[in-house]
Amino acid sequence: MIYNFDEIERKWQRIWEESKKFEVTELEGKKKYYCLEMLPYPSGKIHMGHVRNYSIGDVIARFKKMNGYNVLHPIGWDALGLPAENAAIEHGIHPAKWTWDNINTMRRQLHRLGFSYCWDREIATCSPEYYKWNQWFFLKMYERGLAYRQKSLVNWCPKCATVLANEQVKDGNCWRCDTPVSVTKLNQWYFKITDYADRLLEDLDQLVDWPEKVIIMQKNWIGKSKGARINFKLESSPNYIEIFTTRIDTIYGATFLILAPEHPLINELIKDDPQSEQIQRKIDELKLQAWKNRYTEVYEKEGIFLNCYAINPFNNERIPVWVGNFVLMEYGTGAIMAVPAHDQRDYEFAKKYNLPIREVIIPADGQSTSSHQQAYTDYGILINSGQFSNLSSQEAIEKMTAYANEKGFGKESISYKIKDWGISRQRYWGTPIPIIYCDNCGTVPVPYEKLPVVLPENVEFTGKGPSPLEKVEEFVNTTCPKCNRKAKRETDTMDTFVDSSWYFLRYISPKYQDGPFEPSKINYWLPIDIYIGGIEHAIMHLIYFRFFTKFMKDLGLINFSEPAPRLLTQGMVIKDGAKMSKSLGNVVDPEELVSKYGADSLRLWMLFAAPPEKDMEWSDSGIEGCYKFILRIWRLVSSNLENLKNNPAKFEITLLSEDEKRLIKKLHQTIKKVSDNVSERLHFNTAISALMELLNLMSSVLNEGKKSTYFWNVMKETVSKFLIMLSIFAPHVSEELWQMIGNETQIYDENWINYDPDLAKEEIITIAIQINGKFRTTIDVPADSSEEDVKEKAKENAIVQKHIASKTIIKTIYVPLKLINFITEK
Ligand code: ANZ
Ligand code: ZN
Repeated sequence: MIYNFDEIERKWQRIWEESKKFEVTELEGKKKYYCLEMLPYPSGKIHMGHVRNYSIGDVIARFKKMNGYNVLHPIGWDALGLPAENAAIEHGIHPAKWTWDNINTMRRQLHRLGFSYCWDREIATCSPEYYKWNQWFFLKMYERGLAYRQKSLVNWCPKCATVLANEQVKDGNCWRCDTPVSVTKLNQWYFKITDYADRLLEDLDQLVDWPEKVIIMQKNWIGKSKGARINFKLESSPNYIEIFTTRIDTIYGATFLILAPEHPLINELIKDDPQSEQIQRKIDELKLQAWKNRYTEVYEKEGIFLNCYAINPFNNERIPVWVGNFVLMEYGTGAIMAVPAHDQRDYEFAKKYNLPIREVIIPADGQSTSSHQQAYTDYGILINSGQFSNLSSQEAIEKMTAYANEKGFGKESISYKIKDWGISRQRYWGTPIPIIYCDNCGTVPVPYEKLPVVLPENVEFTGKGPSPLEKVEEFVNTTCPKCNRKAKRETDTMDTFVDSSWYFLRYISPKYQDGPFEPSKINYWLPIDIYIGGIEHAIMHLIYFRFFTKFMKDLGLINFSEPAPRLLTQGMVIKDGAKMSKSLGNVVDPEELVSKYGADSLRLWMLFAAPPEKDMEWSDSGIEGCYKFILRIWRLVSSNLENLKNNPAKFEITLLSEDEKRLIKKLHQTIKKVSDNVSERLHFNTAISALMELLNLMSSVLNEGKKSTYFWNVMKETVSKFLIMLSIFAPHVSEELWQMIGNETQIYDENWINYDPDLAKEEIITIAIQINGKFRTTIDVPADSSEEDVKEKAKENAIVQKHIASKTIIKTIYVPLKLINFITEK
């Protein structure tokens, strides 16, 4: 019988679809499992990264289902965003058409891969029924002062002609097109995520099942620093400059102050300077540099002296005040005390402008480092620091902060790196921000009952000038909800990260009309039990969706504050040493592979090639191997069909032949291995290789050896359980073979199988160890140990070590599973 994967796979996909196999409802009293993969952007076609992500999710979903869980496994489309609009500009296709065409293609491709999605719950964020609720959340934030508008410098990508969020700037370039980012000033809408900084940080402690790497990235992104704010009095004015420092212990080494170019005191400080205009021009230049350089560590530090001085409150020293391009207005107080001896940036600045460098910290071993051509930035012992000399940095930080507090010129303070989330985009293909501007009433929110504010369809896309929406008169011109006079709509649309910040809740009740989700169902399904996606979302998305969740909790909509206690970040698919990507031209098309080998083989290979969190190296022979493996089980079953069909999986273990007993033992060992590796460690590759070993043994037992009368019963048992295990990785062929051997049920409805711990116990054998041919000792190893394993273990043995001592082993003789003989130098 031929393995016609195309026919088999389509057959099962049809059955699943027609019977709505993967739909679920809330079943009180039944344990639930919410398995979620990050929703795809409908860019055109499914790529290998998707296949890997969804294959991983599908194993978990199917495994949990077979373990008695009520499994929710949905999928949808992150369907708004820039590429659709670029397609409109380049090819004249309307963004909506482009997007829906892509969705249709990709949906078909996902179907063809046989993932166990509950398709009835599919969502697309570009539909007004969905983005209505983005607007609803916006209004809720607005009511609570968490959405506000502010004129601000923004990252401007000249090529995309759009504002970029800070997170979308990579090394000073646009994250999508790599064009260097410049700046412009615009009125922008913000979400006040900074109000949640502390909770976002603290609750990371709950996320014990998140990769450490992601936790660290989030911590750095939030960037909480404990330090102090200190006032430096200005010499020629009653004003103070307040600085933020994490190293108050270095304050006796402060030889100048530096303000951010946007610092509000600058105007006053330079207004009487005859050169004030020139100074201002230079400061404007520094502003631009500072903005562009925010994301890199290495750039030329530049500044200008403001011709004025401030007083260090600790030693009353008079020090000059500068403006510098590396001091950021948004962090701390926008002003620093520069300690060139102990801060590298200050050091470079001081060198460049010939400013004094004074050492005040020496390493605990007492060696001065002042001759080194760089700052000494570690903690140490204070010198030249008045009454605080000889203290350690740690002690000094405490005592000096207390001192400043007592004298009234400073206090302990905490600063955060995280900034408010700029959500305004000057783009068409996004959620319209539900705000109206009225000359009479000012800024007026669109009333809830008027939602959604729908994107108009008749829009021109030129790629030039302002947002396309600004030119749509019917959209822009409206009436004020308060006074009914003529008014104008906001034409900015929302960052698409808003869409993905709460979508996981929409799946619970995707057609619900009276709110973003049906409250009575939410607490049954949530939180997400496992969330699977790429590490590239470690900050943006994975912070925003935590922020939204906390906000919804505060609104009283949900009763949990973390959306996904377990996160799996899958590795990349690598080919020829680089991530598969269109731009590198090293992509392999999943659809071609499905038509050549079938979905089961492709999925199996995706899972077999590496553990999920590691990168996997693409190889054509790899998928070939997985295909052959499936073919072997296919042949084994189809060529013994009558025997397998007509014998029950029942036998008396004591009456089996040695080979048959070995097979049963191997079966139970495999069940143990597969269960352990799938349920906790998620090392599907190990699980699959255990299945491969089992199949090897099945074949060899079938081909040789003395067979008992129970032979086919044993085979039936082994094949049945093998198929149950295989079905979570390669579901189509497993269903088909399951049916072929006489089952009337579907394998998807079977329970996961248990192993007998006695049978699963690894067999231990004893190996004799000789050194230079002389018997010395024995070691015990599992019967399936490789030569390498045995050698390693033997070398660790104490007696062996004693006899070999410092001699080099020049040869090892190994008699498999019996004896090992080390030959050493004389
Ligand atoms: C004096 C000093 C001496 C500093 C020293 C460091 C080492 P983190 O840990 O990242 O919070 N700083 C403060 N505000 C700044 C701003 N708006 N723009 C640029 N730099 C700023 O870093 C805190 C340190 O960064 C502060 O401590 C300050 O320099 C600088 F040996 O003050 B420090
Ligand atoms: Zn009005």
